[in-house]
Amino acid sequence: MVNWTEMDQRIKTWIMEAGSSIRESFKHSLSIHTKSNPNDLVTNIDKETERFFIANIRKVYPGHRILGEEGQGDDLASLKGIVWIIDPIDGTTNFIHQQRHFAISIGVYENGVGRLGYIYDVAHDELYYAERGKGAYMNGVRLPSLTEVSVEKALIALNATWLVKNRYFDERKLVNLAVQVRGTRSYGSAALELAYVAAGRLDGYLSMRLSPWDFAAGKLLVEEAGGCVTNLFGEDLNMIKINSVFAGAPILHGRILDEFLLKD
Ligand code: 2AM
Ligand code: CA
Ligand code: CA
Ligand code: CA
Repeated sequence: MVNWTEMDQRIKTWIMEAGSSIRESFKHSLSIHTKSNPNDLVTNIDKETERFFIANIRKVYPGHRILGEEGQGDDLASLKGIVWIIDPIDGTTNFIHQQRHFAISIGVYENGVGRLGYIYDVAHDELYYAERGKGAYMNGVRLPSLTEVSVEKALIALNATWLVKNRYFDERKLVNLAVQVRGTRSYGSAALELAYVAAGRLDGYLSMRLSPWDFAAGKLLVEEAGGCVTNLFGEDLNMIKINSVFAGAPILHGRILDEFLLKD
């Protein structure tokens, strides 16, 4: 049997330690490399932070498997057993350019079901977390259930690049949505944007192409705050593949799907 409470305490301790190291790293220069394209960046701190979590997990939970963005965990073909899904720094571009608006994101899944989720806003020292069935929290305070707003009063986050012609989704549908809502935002960290939905700071969040480590923790957080998380077609997310993502309070989520995303 897994002692989730003990695991929760350990994870919080590790996250706080990793967070202080990252803040400490601001004093030193970064080593920056590109990945799939010139704007897809990774630093020595992304890799070191991932290694820190993996070393701790391997020591205490040798039977668990790990899926990490920087590839230092396991090669997973399924989510059988207990799987840690880790993004050591979500929002690396913000980390490099702004030293804020980035987060550590950790989701713990059991046979594909989210059990624990953590999103730590390192620069603001804000820890969002959720345990399945026990609600969502920010720095120890329970987040209230999401409130519904109309499309006209909604503040939604999406990446502006999806509003121009792209190969993933009909941009006209997104432009129609963007002009109907009260406002749009783009923070550059999927994990934080999902945490903001859970905390009621955003009413919705849409993204075209995210990996499991971008949304593993955020999905559980939003759901534990009473929200819905699907892809842009209203389907369940596949936790080991790239997905589009759409999160929001249930009624607003349904309306946006019916009136904008699914409508021809
Ligand atoms: P990352 O910083 O961990 O890479 C905004 O760019 C959001 O999209 C961030 O959460 C970022 O996560 C994620 N993202 C996913 N794939 C990306 C890519 N190929 N290039 C840049 N950001 C990516
Ligand atoms: Ca990345
Ligand atoms: Ca990420
Ligand atoms: Ca990352």
